[in-house]
Amino acid sequence: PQTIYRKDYTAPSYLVDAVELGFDLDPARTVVANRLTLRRNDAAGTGGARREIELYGEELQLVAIRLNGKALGARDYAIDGALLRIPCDAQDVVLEIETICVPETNTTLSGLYVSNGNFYTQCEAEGFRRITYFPDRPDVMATYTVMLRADKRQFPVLLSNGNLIEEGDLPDGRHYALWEDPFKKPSYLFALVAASLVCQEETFPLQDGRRALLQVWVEEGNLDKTDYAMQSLKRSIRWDEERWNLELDLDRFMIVAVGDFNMGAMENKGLNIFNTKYVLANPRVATDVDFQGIEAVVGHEYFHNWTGNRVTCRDWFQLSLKEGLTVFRDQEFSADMIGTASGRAVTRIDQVRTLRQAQFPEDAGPMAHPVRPDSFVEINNFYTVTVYEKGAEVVRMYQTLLGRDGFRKGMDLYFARHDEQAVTCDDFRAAMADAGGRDLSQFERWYSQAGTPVVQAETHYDAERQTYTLRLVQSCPATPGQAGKLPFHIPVAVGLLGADGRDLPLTLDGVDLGTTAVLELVEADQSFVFGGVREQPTPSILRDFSAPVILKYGYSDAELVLLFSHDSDPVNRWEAGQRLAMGRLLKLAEDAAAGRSLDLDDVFVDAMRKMLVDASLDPAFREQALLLPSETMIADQMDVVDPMAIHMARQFVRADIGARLRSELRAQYDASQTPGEYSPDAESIGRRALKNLCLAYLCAAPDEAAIALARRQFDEAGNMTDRVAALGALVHARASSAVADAAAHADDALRRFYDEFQGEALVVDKWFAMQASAPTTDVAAVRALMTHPAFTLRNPNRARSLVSTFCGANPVGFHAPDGSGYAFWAESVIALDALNPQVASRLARAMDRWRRYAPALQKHMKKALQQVAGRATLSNDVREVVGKALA
Ligand code: B3K
Ligand code: ZN
Repeated sequence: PQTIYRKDYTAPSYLVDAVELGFDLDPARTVVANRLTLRRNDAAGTGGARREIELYGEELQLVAIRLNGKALGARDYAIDGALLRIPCDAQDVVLEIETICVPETNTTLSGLYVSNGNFYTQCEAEGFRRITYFPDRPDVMATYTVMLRADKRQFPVLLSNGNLIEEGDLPDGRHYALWEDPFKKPSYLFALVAASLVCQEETFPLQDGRRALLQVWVEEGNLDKTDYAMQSLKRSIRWDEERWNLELDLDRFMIVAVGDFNMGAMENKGLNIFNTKYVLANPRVATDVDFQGIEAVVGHEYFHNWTGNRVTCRDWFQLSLKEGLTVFRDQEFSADMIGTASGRAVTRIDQVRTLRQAQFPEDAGPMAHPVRPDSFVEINNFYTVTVYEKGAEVVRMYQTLLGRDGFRKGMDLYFARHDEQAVTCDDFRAAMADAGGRDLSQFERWYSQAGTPVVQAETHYDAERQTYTLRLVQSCPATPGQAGKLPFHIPVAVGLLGADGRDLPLTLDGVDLGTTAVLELVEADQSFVFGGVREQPTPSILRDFSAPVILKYGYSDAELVLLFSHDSDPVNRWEAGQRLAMGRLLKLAEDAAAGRSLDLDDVFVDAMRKMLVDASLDPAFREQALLLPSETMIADQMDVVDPMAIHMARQFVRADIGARLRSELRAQYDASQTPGEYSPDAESIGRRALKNLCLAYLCAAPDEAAIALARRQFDEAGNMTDRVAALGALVHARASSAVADAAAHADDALRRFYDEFQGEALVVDKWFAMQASAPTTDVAAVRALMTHPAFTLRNPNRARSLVSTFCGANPVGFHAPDGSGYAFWAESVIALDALNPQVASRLARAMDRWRRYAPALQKHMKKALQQVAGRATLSNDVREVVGKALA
């Protein structure tokens, strides 16, 4: 496979002003007529070569091409793989192309495909070329007119981007709809839906007095699950108006839910297509986390209308221009919807957790890449936590450096300069620098250098001079293709705590900085001297996680306990607890590996007890503070990863807390009930989260009473959050020897859960995922589940719920010493790749960090990787991932 480099970018030889598409939709044979109005792009040189029109097409049967009315023969153009080139130098060109595609056999879910008998499209990144020949690149922006024709009974609803111009009947039971999108867009934002669906709709007043028609389309029978998506959409529209002065630019905005979808959702202009997982919800079937996910993803896709659609990417290397920025916007939206400072902090803690759980490992592994990658084989492999979540952190750092107002000015300038253009990350940075009057040239390294920077802190207190020196030394490890790194421009927010836990006033170079100072670390080694410091302080460094870095500082337990009890910055307060826990977990993992007995100290357990019972703190925050670092995060701290030892250590801590805090946990469980009707507001979600964490701890060291409590909650739960939490507690206690019939209780609950919800696909996914992630589930059990009538590899949600969950979220089962988990992985990647390369390639990444494991496991992992890599027929997607893992 061929590697594409950012440095090779050249402007398109022709631009497209208008596209007219005609679809005769038939699952077995869809005919697409495409009429393009092209204009020579004189800004693009040809390097002396003859000018050509370049079109891409995949899996298409070419029927006819006409150039300015003249039919072209096979000698008038050349086809080389996906590229079709027509020599041409005319200023203005009308190109007509007729092709045939077969949606019903398209299992890749890219391009035009069929799901449950209905037609849907997915074009980002390069799916449009599976629909018709086209200059399928994001810097070619055109207006689209789309005529859809299909059988009226089978496909009563015909949707595309923009406005509905006309609809009517045709002979032979067919009908048509004509859609027109007035805004120029790249082909990746094209969409159509032809389906039997129903919708919830309403008209919504916009800030400027217009009214927009909002619709949420779902399959019949799901109209009782669309309310929350509709509410989220209205909140998103309002928020974008109020916080950024950005309006909905269309008269109609549609969301369509589809059961077969490769990712979360897609921001097609005016016609967002969503995975059902991010639309369908009611309290019976959806958890609090599902509700939160819906709000975030509905917001995310809606916000793309400006950050992505009106201003788009020049090329796919700039992907984070729209994704990092839009994730930042959806994060701010979710935080603003909660409103309280403590609620905001909880959303921020979640973001930090995601970074550590997924992005830091990616940045330290074989697929590490800069936020703006320099090369790729398959662009679909670069929709990563680095481009999305680290990209969002990079955007957040502009706001930290420029302040909220300065950042807003930068956004305004960005839109003023670039509306309806396809631009680069440099253009965004220039808007921020110009609006803020700042030199942000060093900041560029956040886009060009991969790897997680390490900031090592040292402090010195001079009692006589009353000065406190904070020395920060930054470095960044080598990553594939990047041996040496230059210093980053890092905002480091710092506070100092006195012995009583209160913030000390900060003075730097005689300037009064309040109680939190944003230091700008730009050198490799830099010191900051605070004056007027009357006592030896405890430093609170990297408040609010002001930069995506690893902070190293030799905190004592006493300092961490002080921060955990008092830091006015809730993120660092949480962080202190994580540090206390991580130190113990790493030591216990060593003890477990060496066969030593395990023991947990009182300092830690007392800190956890105090946090648990502190009623002055929001339940949502307490839940975060009591949650231990995950097994993946622990693994990321170890040079040689021993999954079983990590699991034993973490289980031991959970069980020990469960046993030693039993009465407090039980009391807090009772105190955290949410009586009355279910509501997914932040306060109720926090109470349920804390209650269910108490239940999980109680069942980590189960006695009969704990299991009885879980069974009662399972039986009486009035919502899916409580139901599934109780099921999880029972399933995870399955192997307990302290309780009679633990396994029978788990199996009974699983059976009843399935019986009740077998008609709800998204709940059946939870049922599979719950079992796949349980440490008692081994490969044999997964294989048995694969023979369940409800299992299929063809549906991405279902395949992920069982196979990807086992390989990615069940370290004990997956890393079985005999290598059986890896053999299963290889088999599954190969089987999935034949159906859906994008889903297969995600699964392939479960093996990313194989070199970090003990030699005995490594040997099995390497064999499995080689088995996949050795296949003659692999997608580019999977080949790139396993190739880089083995390189
Ligand atoms: N932009 C899409 C992702 C497309 C993924 C293509 N493999 C969803 C989003 O980020 O909003
Ligand atoms: Zn996005």
